[in-house]
Amino acid sequence: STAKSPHIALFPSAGMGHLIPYFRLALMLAKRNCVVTLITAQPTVSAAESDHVSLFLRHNPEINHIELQLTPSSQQADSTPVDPFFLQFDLISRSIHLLGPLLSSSSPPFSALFVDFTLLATTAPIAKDLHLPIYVVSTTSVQFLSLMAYTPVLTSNPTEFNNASIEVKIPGSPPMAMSSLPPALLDPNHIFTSSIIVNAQALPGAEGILMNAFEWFHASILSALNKDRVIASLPPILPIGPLESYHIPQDGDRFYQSWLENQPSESVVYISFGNRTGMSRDQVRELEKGLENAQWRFCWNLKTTKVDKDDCEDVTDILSDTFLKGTKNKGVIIRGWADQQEILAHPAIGGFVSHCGWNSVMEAAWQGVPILAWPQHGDQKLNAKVVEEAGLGLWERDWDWGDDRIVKGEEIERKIVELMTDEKVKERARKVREEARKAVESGGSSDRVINNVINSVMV
Ligand code: BUP
Repeated sequence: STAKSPHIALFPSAGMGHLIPYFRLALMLAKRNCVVTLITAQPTVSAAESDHVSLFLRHNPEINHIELQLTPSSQQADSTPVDPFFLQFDLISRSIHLLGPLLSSSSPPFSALFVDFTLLATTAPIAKDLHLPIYVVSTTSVQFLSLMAYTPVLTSNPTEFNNASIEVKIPGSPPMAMSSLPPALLDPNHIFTSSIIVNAQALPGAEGILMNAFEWFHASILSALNKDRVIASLPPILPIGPLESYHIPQDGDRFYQSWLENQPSESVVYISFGNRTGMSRDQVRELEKGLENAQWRFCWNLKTTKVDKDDCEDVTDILSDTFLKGTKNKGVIIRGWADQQEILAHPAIGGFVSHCGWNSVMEAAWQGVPILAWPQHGDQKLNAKVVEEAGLGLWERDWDWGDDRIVKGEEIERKIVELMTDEKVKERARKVREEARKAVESGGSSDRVINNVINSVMV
């Protein structure tokens, strides 16, 4: 029989960390004979997002594209600084009435809608009207996802939540230290928390939650969640990761690649805090000291603003002369977008100082690169704990959140040396890499899960 191909709409949210996994999933689905349409909200917050959407579509003409035009925000003039990425979630919600007509006029008709967690509550009623099954594609760890699913319960009893001074207990999850939760979670009126609450309440309407996770890596939490679900109506957690990376053709100068070519194997530490963390000047100074003194080479992806469009300073405006001269032969500084997955794949890389954005963690797992976890905000402390427990890296809890404490150069130096010389972590990271590859190969645990999802929307 000639089975029809399902037509899947993918609707990512704001920020590269929410977009890249959708590119990857789009190609994984297309490879499995699905027709795929990517829906993007325009204009995007960062230049990286708009550049990558065009690049991706140009190089993958089999992926269809729909643009959702946003109504400009009236909130920009507001004096209280709101994270522009959070504002974007809100803007998308306000233009969401445009989505129904875009979806219903499609030919071939859609078979399913896959959305970011932050868009679930607003898109679920539209999917329901059109009789489309809706899935969440999560961009965080299983641990943080279970915290989000439980947030309506936690915040419904604020006194108890605020008084839980040590840890919170969530059915199906290991206890979570209060100090690991994003502080904004204690304020139900914070845009971060209110968005989690409404979207978590919509979870029972989803058919499943696709996760950038794999059975072996997450075995204990996945089996615990299956026995004792966070909330009774939590849809199935579907581990389909690590999401397969694809080659991103880069336009710009890739000097760092040729530099890496000339470095000895596992001699370079890669440093990046993701695309949404601008590091403070004081912290940059200390990082300079740490890198200068540690006897390891480095490749530092340096960002000092939250949104890339605001980042217009030159390296020499940010870093000191002494540092730049003193490290000329042992390090490179990247300003602007770099191909992280390609860097992590390079044999010269021996360690990764990371904020533990979930995509970065799974990319390190895929390449077997040990992580020094230095969480900055949001889900990152819970992700760091996963890294530590899996043995994929080290986490210095004392460093606290990025905004709360300046970590001294000597501490950074000490931890980098530890990261680059810890044979146990290296060996474990190689094992993680091997298991990650098994999960996605044909017949592997993640491959089976994604094929089942495709089959179930193919009616
Ligand atoms: Br910066 C940077 N090149 O220069 P995370 C990031 N990346 O390829 P985040 C590059 O962006 P959110 C760069 O490989 C990863 O796939 C990186 O996602 C890639 O963290 C992605 O690691 C970043 O989840 O995202 O940026 O904090 O907070 O939105 O989840």
